Parts: sequence; structure tokens; C-alpha cells
Amino acid sequence: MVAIDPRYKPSTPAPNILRAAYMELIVTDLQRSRHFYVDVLGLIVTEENENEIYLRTYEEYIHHNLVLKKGDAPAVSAYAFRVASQDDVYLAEAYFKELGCEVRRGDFSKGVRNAVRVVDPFGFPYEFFYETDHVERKIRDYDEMNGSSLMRLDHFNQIVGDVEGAAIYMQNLGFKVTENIMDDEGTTYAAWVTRKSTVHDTALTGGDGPLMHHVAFSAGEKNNIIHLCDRLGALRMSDCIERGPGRHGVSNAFYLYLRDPDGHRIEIYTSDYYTGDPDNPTLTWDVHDDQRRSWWGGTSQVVLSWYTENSPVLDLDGNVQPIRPREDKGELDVTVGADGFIYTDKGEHNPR
Ligand code: 4SX
Ligand code: FE2
Ligand code: CA
Repeated sequence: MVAIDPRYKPSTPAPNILRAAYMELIVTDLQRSRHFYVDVLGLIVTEENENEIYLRTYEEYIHHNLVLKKGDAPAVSAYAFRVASQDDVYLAEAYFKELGCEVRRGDFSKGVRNAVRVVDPFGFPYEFFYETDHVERKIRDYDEMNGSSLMRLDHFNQIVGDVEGAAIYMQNLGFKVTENIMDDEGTTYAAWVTRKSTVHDTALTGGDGPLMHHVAFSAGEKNNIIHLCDRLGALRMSDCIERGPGRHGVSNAFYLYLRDPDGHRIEIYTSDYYTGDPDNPTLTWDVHDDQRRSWWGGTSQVVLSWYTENSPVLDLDGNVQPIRPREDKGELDVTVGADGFIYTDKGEHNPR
């Protein structure tokens, strides 16, 4: 593999990235995944054939927010970002070429044209696109919603060995760091970076990578997430709930993590906050603050699988990316067990 310096700032201007727009997941049994995403989670089918299903949320007007593709082993083949114009797609192409990354232009999915796919400096298959079919925005079709329906794609989360380097690379690309988790020695354990005016379009989580941690969809409000838990219970599917429901420390959002039939992690997320001003402050959490990932503690604490089980990502030929080990300490090295099993901070957050 060619070593690429992720901290290098290309002289090519960064493309104007609007938002995280869709993820492409490889699933092993398309009909089993269709049941999970369409019948249970209530995503809308834009288009489908025997090999692929294109899904979207109720607020969306572009062709899709999730592609399920049939394959031999679970993996992720694209993290796709929408850019502001077709010229920005060409800027992305030049920008990643200058970084030394592999770059391809083409039509990679239905409903999206003239896109660019790259293998980014951390090994992730990133796509940048502008041209896409407009489809019906079903935001007012309450008669078709199920009480826990998903409104938007909110963000991605990716595992990288070098969070600091990845945050610099993403800032060069025009992202702002809204929150991060650090220690007194300056190690960064995770960082949340954004282009749209919320807490993140993607999160950089420290660990052996590249791996996909999760893709998050927004619900309208927290009652929709609680209803989804009730629904999963009634469907006798409670074992697909991995973590939550709860309140994040980082982002202040209300959340639930599910595992799909292939083990891909899906987050349902709602009610984070506005970050759109240029001087929006970065909030740094101490890695020893046990409320950073679970504001309530108790039964919403992080479970070990949430840190250790992730999905492989593919290169542009469909091969699994090799894993590069994390060099810095990880959160599991400095906290006990997973999280919240013990309070490890210096007392400032925990008067008892
Ligand atoms: O676990 S954290 O509370 O740090 C967290 C995880 C915050 C926001 C997220 O979207 C997330 O996945
Ligand atoms: Fe998330
Ligand atoms: Ca404490």
C-alpha cells in the first residue's frame, strides 16, 4: 500500500461538501435485510432489483440514503457525501489525486451520476456526488409512517488508527471539529466532524482500522425511538438492540444502537444541536469522564461489543481493506472494562 500523508494539505481547493448522504452496505441475504430495513425500520424503497435495494428516509428528496447490495460477506463499499455542484465533484477528484489517493469517476449506483470514488488516506471508500434523481419527499405522509419512522441520514462513524491525523485531514477537507475526547497527555480518542450545521457528518473513533462503526439515521424525536424499542419487543426482535436507548454525553443526542442481520451497526439518533456558526466552539471531553458516552450511566452504558465489533470496508475493486493497528492508547486501555463500570475520573465530575 502506498503511504499517503493524511496531514498534507493539497493546493487544490477542497470541494464544497454539503453532507453525509448515503452508505452502501454489502449484505449476505437481501430479503432478510429488506425485512429489517423496510418492514421493521420503515425505510422507503426507491428502487430495487434482485441484487440491490435503494432506500431513503421520509425527509429525503434525493434517490437514496442507503444501498443494500448482495454479496458474499458483510462489508461497506461506500461512504457517500453530497457536494454543492458538479464542479465540486471534479475538485474532489483533483484534490484526492493530489493527495496520492486512488480515484475513479463513474456511475456507481442507480439514481446518481458522474460521481467520484476514492480510497482516502485512511483506507475508506469515500464517494463525492452531485447529480442525482429527485424523488418524492414523503415528509407529510404520516399515514404511511409507523411511529418510529426515520427522517434523515444523520452521520457516519469510522474507526481510524490515528484520530489526530484524521481530524487534520478532515479539517483540510473543510470539516469543523465540534466535539472530541482527549486525555491530559494530548491523546485524542475520538473526534466528531461536521459540514452541515449539526454535531457531525462523520465521527472518527480511535481503533484498529479502517472499519465502519455505524451509520446513523435521525428520528423526529425521542418518543419515536422509544416506540421503536417497544415495536422491536413486540416483534420479538429485542436481541437486535445493542446499546441504549439513552442520552449521549458527546452531541447531547438521544440514541439507540441496533445490529442488522449481518451485524452492521445502525444508530437511531435525534435532537443534537446547531453548530453552523464559523466560531462554533469545540467541546473537549476527558476520556476519564464516565458520562462522555452515556449521560445517564445505568443501563445505557457502553457495552464491550460497541467498541470491538465493526464492519470491514472495501477498496474500489471490492477487496477487503487490510487493518492497520492503532498506535495510540485506546479508550479501553484507559477506562475499565467498557465504560461506566467504574468512575475513573479525578472526582471533578463525580462528587461522590
Ligand atoms: O458514545 S458517544 O456518546 O460519545 C456518541 C456516539 C455521541 C454521538 C454519536 O453519534 C455516537 O455514535
Ligand atoms: Fe453516532
Ligand atoms: Ca467520576
